[in-house]
Amino acid sequence: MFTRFSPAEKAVHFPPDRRVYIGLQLRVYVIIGVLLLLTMGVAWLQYLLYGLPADPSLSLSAPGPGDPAGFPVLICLTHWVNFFFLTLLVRSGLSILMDHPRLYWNNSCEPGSEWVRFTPLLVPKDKLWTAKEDARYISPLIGLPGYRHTVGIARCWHFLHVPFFLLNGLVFVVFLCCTNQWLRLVPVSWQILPDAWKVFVHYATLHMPEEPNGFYHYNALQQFSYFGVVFIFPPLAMLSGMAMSPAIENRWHWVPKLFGNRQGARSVHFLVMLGYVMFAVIHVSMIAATGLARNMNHITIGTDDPANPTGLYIGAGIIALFIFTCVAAHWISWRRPRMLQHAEAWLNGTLWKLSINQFRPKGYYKKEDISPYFWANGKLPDSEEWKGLAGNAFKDYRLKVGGLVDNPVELSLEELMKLGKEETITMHHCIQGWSGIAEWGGLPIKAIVDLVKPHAEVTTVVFYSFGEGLYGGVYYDTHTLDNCLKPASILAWEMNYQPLTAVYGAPLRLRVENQLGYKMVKWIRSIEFVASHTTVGKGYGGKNEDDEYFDLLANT
Ligand SMILES: Nc1nc2c(c(=O)[nH]1)N[C@H]1C(S)=C(S)[C@@H](COP(=O)(O)O)O[C@H]1N2
Ligand SMILES: [Mo]
Repeated sequence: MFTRFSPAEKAVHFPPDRRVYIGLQLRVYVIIGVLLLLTMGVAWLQYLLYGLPADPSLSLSAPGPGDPAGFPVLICLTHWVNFFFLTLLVRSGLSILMDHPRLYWNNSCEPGSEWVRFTPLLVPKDKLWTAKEDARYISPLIGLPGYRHTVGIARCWHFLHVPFFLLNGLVFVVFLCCTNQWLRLVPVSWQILPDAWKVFVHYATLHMPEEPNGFYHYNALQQFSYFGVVFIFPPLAMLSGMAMSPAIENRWHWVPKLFGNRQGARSVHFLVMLGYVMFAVIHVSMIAATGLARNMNHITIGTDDPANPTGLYIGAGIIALFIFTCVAAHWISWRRPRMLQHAEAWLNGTLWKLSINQFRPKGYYKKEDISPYFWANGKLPDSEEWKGLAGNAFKDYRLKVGGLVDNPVELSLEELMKLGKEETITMHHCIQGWSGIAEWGGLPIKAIVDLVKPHAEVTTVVFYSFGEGLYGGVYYDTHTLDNCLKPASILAWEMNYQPLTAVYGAPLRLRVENQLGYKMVKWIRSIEFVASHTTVGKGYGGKNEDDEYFDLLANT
């Protein structure tokens, strides 16, 4: 390891149990089996019964004056830029995935209901097993930054590249459409489907179809798959990515519904990644199998020459650059994580603030949607103070509210309850990937704001917990005053119509529905109104923001 972890970090990021495991539900094996039968099976049957179908590439007309000839510089450039962004997105995405190594099609994420798990562990039923304990290790050779529970840094990489990935794709597609290059990728007749099948029967039965002149056009299956990765996968990835955002889920509920639900979107996001990886493996193999030097000349310098080695040299250079960027990304992840966090805040923090953070949460869920299971997270407070209060059913609890306010107060639970109550049924989104729907009952934060009268310079509200963070020290988080005043922003003492239990944050916890779970402080001890989050803790806006490089604004 050339990463230096402190003992505490090592215990979290580099645990003794680093087993690799992939467990699929039985029905997933059945679906994979059926898919294989419908493709490979049918292809072999056709071949054995009727012989190889006619190769559609043989009837391709010779390139005419209207056909795209060769590869313009912009196509070559965007192709390679895309390669770099995509690998970064896949690698950081895998790191994020391993923080909650289970994929579901249901919103409750009940252990055992996942269709695939990347952990050998079954969730114990006889003791508390938090989502953080469930996180798994992934090698830094595969994940970015890899190791275990590095979701903060992984998200910086992932989100930082999303705008550039989309921009690069946009340049590529606009350029395609402004030239006749689109003819190369976009099928213009339904004939593509039977033709692609015929080509597939060739490959599936281990026959190489005739290679069309790739400088002018592709075979039908090749065109079909290129069309898919350029025009189908990106919108799917984008929509399924957006569908995982709490700010979008709680306002534009139809976005996650496109995928069934929020976890369906997460599963689709994963499957698109898998599709990209499978495509890349086949793509690179075919490039090598059908004339490596010539193909490399096409896509690097845009010339058609089977003998010239320039493309190969450039290809080797690209591989070297790729390895260099992987090493550099690893170095930045562990030696300059704050730089990453700042860049992420500067770019995405700003973009979110101007867009999705503005949405006002709306209620969608009904009583029957409440999740039968709800993952728990965080360390139960073990201070004598909290234990003493809990021992007496929090009768002596006083919520302290102060800071830059005209009227600081201390309120008992009973007094809080007298100030008002709002009930909401909403979806909780943990940064790790799981979700759950619950009813929350409590006092709108607005009532507290009205009571204490914050000064004009207040922008931020700090919520301090009785509990500690992952690496010790008081757990706290901050919210903009603006988000605290949004609908469904409450101090909850009730969950699913029952008094809040110890595990879920008794006596009081926060709900701010356009944010991720780590901003919903449990076991609230006090509230402080401040002019800026930078004066609290290490100054990044929360315990996880300070210690784990999470986003200050957690809209997605
Ligand atoms: N005090 C405190 N509050 C906390 C945490 C914590 O570790 N300590 N974890 C947060 C995270 S990461 C999540 S996802 C939610 C989990 O809430 P739940 O246990 O009710 O599911 O609590 C949040 N509030
Ligand atoms: Mo979380």
